[in-house]
Amino acid sequence: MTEPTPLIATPEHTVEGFVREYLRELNFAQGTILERASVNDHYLALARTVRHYLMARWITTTTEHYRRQPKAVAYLSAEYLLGRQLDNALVAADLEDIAAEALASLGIDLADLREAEVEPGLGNGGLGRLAACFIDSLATMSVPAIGYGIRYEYGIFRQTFVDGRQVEKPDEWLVGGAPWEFAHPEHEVTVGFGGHTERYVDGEGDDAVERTRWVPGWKVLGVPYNYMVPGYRNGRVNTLRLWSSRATHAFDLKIFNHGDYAEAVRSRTFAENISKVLYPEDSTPQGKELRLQQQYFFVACSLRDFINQLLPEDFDLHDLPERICFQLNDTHPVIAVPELMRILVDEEGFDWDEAWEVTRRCFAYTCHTLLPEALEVWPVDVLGRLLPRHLEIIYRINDEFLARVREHSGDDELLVRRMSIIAEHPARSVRMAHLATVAATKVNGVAELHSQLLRDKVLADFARFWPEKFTNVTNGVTPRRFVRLANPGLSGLITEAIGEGWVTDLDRLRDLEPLADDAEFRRRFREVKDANKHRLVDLLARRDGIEIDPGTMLDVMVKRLHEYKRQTLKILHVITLYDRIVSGEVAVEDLVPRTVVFGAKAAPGYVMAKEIIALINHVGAVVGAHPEVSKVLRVAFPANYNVTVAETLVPAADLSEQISLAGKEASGTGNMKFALNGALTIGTDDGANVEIRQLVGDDHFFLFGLTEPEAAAMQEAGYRPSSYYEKNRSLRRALDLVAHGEFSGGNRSTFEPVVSNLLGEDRFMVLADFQSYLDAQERVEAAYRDPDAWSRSAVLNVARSGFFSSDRSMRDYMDRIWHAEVLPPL
Ligand code: GPU
Repeated sequence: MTEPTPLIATPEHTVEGFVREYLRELNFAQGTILERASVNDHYLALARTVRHYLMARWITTTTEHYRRQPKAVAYLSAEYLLGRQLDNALVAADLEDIAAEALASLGIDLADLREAEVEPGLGNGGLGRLAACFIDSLATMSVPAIGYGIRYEYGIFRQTFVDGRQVEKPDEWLVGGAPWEFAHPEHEVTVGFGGHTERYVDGEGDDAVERTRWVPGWKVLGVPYNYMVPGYRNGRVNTLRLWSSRATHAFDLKIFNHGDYAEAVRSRTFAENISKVLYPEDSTPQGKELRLQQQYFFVACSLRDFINQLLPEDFDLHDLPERICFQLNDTHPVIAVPELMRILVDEEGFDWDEAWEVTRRCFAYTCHTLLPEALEVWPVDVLGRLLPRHLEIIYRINDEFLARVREHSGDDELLVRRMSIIAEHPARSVRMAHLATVAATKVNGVAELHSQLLRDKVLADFARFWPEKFTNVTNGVTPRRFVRLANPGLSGLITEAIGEGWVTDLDRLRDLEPLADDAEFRRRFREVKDANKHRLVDLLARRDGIEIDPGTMLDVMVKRLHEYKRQTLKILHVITLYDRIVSGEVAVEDLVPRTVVFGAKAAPGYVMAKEIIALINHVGAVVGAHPEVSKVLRVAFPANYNVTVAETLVPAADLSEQISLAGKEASGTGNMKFALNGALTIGTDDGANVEIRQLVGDDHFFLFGLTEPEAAAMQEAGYRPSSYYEKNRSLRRALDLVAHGEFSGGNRSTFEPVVSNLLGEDRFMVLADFQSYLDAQERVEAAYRDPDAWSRSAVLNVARSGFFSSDRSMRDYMDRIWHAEVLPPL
């Protein structure tokens, strides 16, 4: 094949070229003129203009993938928490200055148009954001990769507060128009559900073999929507392909003609519900049938699409493992394993062993949790009703697996029961993590400690059975979005000092180390931090009507609301500070003024998490209304924390709160974003905190709390939270204030559930770590009083955190798991 000729000329990379293209978009695509265009018209025209600059790269990259047929990666993820696209595309295409100037020449402020974009929030939290960082890195590193997922019509809910309590609103991210997506209805895929299976004889005489076929009871269509995933200035643009469900028939004309409109469109509504809305549970799957429909829908579409669209027609599927690795982002896409078996055995006529050999070499599995309740399990009656053939296949995979276990273990039936893919209690169900582990070539955790605990605890039997299967890849974050784009001030400072190579080679930040001792550099670093705080002040004032003082220490805890993450520990610290001031124990002059910022969504059905949100808001209100306390302590809890807010908040932070109970947070990725932006961490020895501390050094990290073995031993011995309440005066006073109604207008019942939960069970050992946390906060205060020493530590955090680039994560996946090719530079 010859080199493809790009069909269109890329617009000229100049201000004039940009203006021309922009006006053309405004006139011909938006159908309006400069004088009359709305902000949304302008935004759409701008997005399309920027898109045009990337189009030739996209076509070239895609064509090259097809032509070369390299070993590639298909990332399967039910979530992609992308964040806004415009800025990212501008930076990737090196168009920021040109666009700003071009728009200014037309009397338009680029900043206003940025604000017009509603971010695609197609994920819950860390797991979804990780997927977005990974596809960014893969594109930037010229790895042939495709992301597959679901085009939810509604992403993660929009959070509002009513009387301090969370109220969810639908996320209508598509209503203004979706300039970044390309629908491809001509590549639609049909997906079956339900029905039954049948045996039949295929062939005649000696060649006759018994085969199985699945006869689905109903079908839906999957329509792919492509999104550009631009590499950073490397001429490459990869693809993210998200699936939207459609009915096979728009409506039933016969029923419609009989006058029952609702009934006529019923099947359509049903089909379109599959990709309607993202499930808002993070780390606690609800086991709802629609969610299994979503999972099967998107992996069935993706496998079919990969085989039909991305492989040549004559491709021999025996060679599939040479061509692709399907990376399973947690267990959500694991139903792809029996689906590939079904395709190979039932449709392609492979015998079972042959098919299994191909399948197990094609998949790798990433586990993102240690919490038992986060491990997905599907009751066999649900799975069998929806996917009868897949359940049969799962049973057979399990039978053959357990036969090997018995052979190996001398019929240790307890072991067999523990390892079985099928759980018998409380209800017969499929353990998706076991299925994934049995099928995958590699199983990885997301930080060193997490991978170790997977081997030692969660999947210990499997790790003994297949020690070489288990590996670690520590998470990372993209430096493009979370430093270059989110923190232009710091980026400028870094580039001035060490050149611009760091954006794609983050280890180079090491070269900043000597500058930590340079007083002038530290001063400029503080200047940047200060400017970032002012940006945050403006944002919170504009967006939330929240007033904060940029002169205070910014103490930030942003992440999903979950008991294991321990937002309660943070709020108990706030309450203790409040108590000490109100009771006259400390004078306000003796405290370092701080603003404590929270950002957190709770799963709508997670009652305790919602109570904790209410508690934070009520404490914030009392603290803010107190004339003395509010001089040195404020709580800000902007609603609807998302990627866009993070981009302003993270660069402004002084202190990063990473305070989960040791052994519960698989990795964390917010922790990395803060360190890279020069916040100091107060944290437990958990997840990737461990690696952050090792890299930045103990002197530049505020460690506190039990270690994982200590916490486990204490639980084993019988943890009694009330003993801490009895022994610790500060703790007692703080909890009593809550219990006595200090933050609920005297109402003692309001937060009773929170208090009694802490005193009674305290599953995540908040009370055990309380004193240690207070002590660490004292060390924070002392350190913050010395701005020079603090900013020295902050600079060292930046200089030593290059490891946490998702580019490095991708290198590790490449070396340890995927062994994919890299395209040559253009
Ligand atoms: N994580 Br399981 C999620 O965001 N959602 C989930 O359903 C599960 C895990 C997170 C982990 O809690 C976090 O520690 C990790 O950094 C992140 O995945 C990415 O690996």
